[in-house]
Amino acid sequence: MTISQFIQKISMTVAGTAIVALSSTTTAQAISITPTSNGNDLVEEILGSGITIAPNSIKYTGAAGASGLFTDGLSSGIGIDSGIILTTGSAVDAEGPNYSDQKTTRNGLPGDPDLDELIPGYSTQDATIVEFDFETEGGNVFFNYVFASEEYIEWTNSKYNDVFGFFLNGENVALIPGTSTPVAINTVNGGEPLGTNASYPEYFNNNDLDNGGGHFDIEYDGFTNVFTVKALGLEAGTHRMKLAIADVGDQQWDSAVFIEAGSFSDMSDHAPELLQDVPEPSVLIGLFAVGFAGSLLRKKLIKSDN
Ligand SMILES: [Ca+2]
Ligand SMILES: [Ca+2]
Ligand SMILES: [Ca+2]
Ligand SMILES: [Ca+2]
Repeated sequence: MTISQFIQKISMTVAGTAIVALSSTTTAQAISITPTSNGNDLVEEILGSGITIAPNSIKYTGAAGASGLFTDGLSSGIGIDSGIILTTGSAVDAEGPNYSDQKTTRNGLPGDPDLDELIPGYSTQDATIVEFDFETEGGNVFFNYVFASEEYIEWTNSKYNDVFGFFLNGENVALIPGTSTPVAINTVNGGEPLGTNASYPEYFNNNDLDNGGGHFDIEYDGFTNVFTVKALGLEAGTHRMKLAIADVGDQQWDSAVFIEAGSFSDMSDHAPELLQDVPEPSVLIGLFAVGFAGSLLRKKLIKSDN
C-alpha cells in the first residue's frame, strides 16, 4: 500500500465514523427550529427595548410550516444565536448538517408585489410575510438579520433570484451596508462558479458541498454576514413594518431570513456577534466527512419552471 492509498483509506474510515458520531451528537449543538406561524409569537420573539407593538396589528401570511423560532444559531456559525426564521419553504429544513444542494418545499402560494418591485424583471412566489404596526420611543429602529439560501452556489446570477425585504412604511430598509441595493441571491454572493462574477463576496459565507463548503452545520448552501437594519429619525406615531421573503422564478430551492431575538429595538446596543467561530479541528474532520459523503450521494437536479 502506497502512502496515498493509505491516506485515502484512512479518510474513508474517518468519514464513515464521523457521520455516525455526528448524527448522534450534534443535535443539541447546532441550530434547532421550532415551527410556528403564530404572528404574535414571531413578533414577540424579536421585540426589543423601546418598541411598542400596536394591539391586533400583527398579520402572518404564508404556509404554516414556513416560519419558526430558532436556537443555537451560533453553534452553526450564522452569527445570531436565537430568533425567528422566515422561509420560502419549510422552516425545519434549516437544520443541518447540509445534506442537499436543493432542499425544497413548494408551498403553492403567491408572491408579493412589494418584493417584485425590488427585483425588476423577476417575479416572486411562495411569499412568507409578517407585518405589524409599532411605535418607537427613541425615534429609531434597529434589528439584526442573516439571509441564507439553497440557491447558492449553482443558481447564483440566474433568474432564481430569491429575495426578501423589510418594508418600513412601504420602503425597503434591508440593504447591503452603505448602499441602496436590496439583499438577494444576485446581489450578495460568491459568484458562480465560486469566485466568478461575485457580488459583495466579503459579506458571503459559502456552505455549498460542491464548492468546498459544508463546514457550517446548517442546510443552507450559503448565507450572508449579520446585517443590521438602521432606520433613524422616525416621526412620532405609528409605523408599519412588513418582513417578507419569497422564491423567485419558481417555488423551489428554499431561502430563509433569520432575525435576532430581542433585536427589534430603538437602540443599537444589539451589536451583531462576531461572526463564524472557527470550528474545532475535530468538528472540521466530521464536517468534511459529511461533505465528502454528501458529494458522493447527491445528484444535481436541473430545475424545471414550475
Ligand atoms: Ca443545502
Ligand atoms: Ca444549492
Ligand atoms: Ca418554496
Ligand atoms: Ca428558491
